[in-house]
Amino acid sequence: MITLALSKGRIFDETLPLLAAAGIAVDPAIANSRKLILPTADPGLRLIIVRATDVPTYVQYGAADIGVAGRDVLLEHGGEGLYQPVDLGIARCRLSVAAPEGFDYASAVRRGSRLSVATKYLQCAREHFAAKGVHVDLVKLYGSMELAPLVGLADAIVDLVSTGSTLRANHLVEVEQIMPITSRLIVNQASMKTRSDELEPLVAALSAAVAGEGAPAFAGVSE
Ligand code: PRT
Ligand code: MG
Repeated sequence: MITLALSKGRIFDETLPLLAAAGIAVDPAIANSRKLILPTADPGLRLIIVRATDVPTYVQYGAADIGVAGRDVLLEHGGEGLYQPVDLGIARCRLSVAAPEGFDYASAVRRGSRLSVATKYLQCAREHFAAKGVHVDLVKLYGSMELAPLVGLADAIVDLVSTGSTLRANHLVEVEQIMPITSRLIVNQASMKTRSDELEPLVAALSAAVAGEGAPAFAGVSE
């Protein structure tokens, strides 16, 4: 039995069609239930539902053989013990710096001002500003980063942007794009070696589904 770790929300919603294209259906009644372990039409594959930031941890320790995680989550996690064989191209967004309308970020950077920046993405933010030679005091938050500059907690934020409507609603402007983000298939390195007969066809089928090739469908695995 292969265990695939997914987070509920956009990653789950965008992974199910790829699984379907790979020949692995998930019963909608089961997909919409509150269960955390979900069977699929394939008796050799089950899904587990975990927090987005916990997916790499489950796969790293082998509690799941395979998973789907955002590049943002993988960069913060570090990726130890994980293969990243396929960019699934889903849950697309970008990691950006945003600041209040009227805050002249570019000239603050030019002047060499010390900036306070609120973010959930400490590693990525630290590397980005270090590469630019900008001195920053990073403030770690776990959510609602957009609020921080509005109440004086920080000058700017580093957060994910998709449509930009959250920034607009809070009078923030995207002042710098750090990197594009998509979700990747991740595989436990030990599983990939010891269970390659089960995992390789699944990885190949999902890779073909991403490429829009339809075949080879995942023929299933014996238990
Ligand atoms: O939400 P929860 O706290 O449960 O966990 P999570 O935020 O880690 O999970 P989830 O499902 O929201 O995000 C999972 C993955 O989706 C992330 O790791 C990203 O790789 C990817 N993704 C794609 C996004 C977005 N787009 C996105 N827009 N993750 C978050 N957002 C948030 C963003 O943080 C901001 O608050 O949406 C808001 C901006 O959206 P726009 O459309 O207003 O620009
Ligand atoms: Mg979220």
